[in-house]
Amino acid sequence: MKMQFVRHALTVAIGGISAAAMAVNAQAAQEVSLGHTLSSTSHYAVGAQAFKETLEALSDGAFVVNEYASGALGGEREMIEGLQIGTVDVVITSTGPLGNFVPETYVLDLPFLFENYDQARCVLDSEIGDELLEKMSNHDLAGLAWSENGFRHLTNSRREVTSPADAEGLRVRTMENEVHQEAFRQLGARPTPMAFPELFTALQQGTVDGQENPITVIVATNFWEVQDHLSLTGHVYSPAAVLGSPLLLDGLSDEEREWFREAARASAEATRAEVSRLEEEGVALLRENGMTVNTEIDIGPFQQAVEPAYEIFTNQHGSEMLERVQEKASSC
Ligand code: EAX
Repeated sequence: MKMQFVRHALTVAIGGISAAAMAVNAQAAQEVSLGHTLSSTSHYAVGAQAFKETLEALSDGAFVVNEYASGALGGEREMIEGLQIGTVDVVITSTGPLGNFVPETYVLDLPFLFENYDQARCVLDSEIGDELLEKMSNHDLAGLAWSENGFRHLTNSRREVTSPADAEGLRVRTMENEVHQEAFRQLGARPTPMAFPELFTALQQGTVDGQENPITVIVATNFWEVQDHLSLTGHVYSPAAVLGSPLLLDGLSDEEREWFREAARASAEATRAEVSRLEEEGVALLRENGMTVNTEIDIGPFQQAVEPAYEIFTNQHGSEMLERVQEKASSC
């Protein structure tokens, strides 16, 4: 009887201690969700890992980051909405759907705006990039850092595309971005906006003939399984942004917020390095997997074909920011 009582008392005590320990842990480590649309082998996953390592190290484990890859939290538009209502904490996203929320960023989506990676990175790392990140707070978003998706190239299942005439009539999935859609209309293609998580199936089922994305994304998504031809059009630079939810960030101390910014900058740096690596190695990999890759594309006619998109853009959004970006780019 006595032993039984002691055993019972011990069980209760141990149960109490572990419940208390769990409560302390729960208080000590705040879980942070980080979402993106790409696979766990992608450049965004590399960036997510760098974010996680940096934030967890800087905060000494006070924050724990959980990565949700492959669109587990939805497409990019849905995730940006999630940031605004606090259902996700951090998102790595292309600027694809971002202009719907922060119209000031549309300028970055103009075709043939940047000539190369150095130029694009230099503009985004300048006061212009900082200003655009700050603008996001007017739209219930926290802009933490400019990361990278990469220069976009056209793939399709119908034919080799080396001139705008070849692209005519192709049903091309674009991002949910009015500037991109306009550019593809000008090119003579039939733009079909769609969220990324729906894209693979749409290509597989022939709902669309083609799509456009950087080498990194084409590799990370095994698009060779559903697309035969790749043309290195590099028709637009696709920035990515690391965004946070103001519902989380506004409640933090200045020091904690700075940890998030630092983690976002580390994430962007790691992602850019991975983009550069895959730009070097990706084309060979895509060829090995059976894609025909046209590397010698005469860009001039493409550039000319999409030129009217600029006027349509400035009519809607003015020319001031565009001129500033162009001026900065030429001095980079
Ligand atoms: O941000 O939607 C797209 O094509 C994007 O490039 C992709 O989600 C990565």
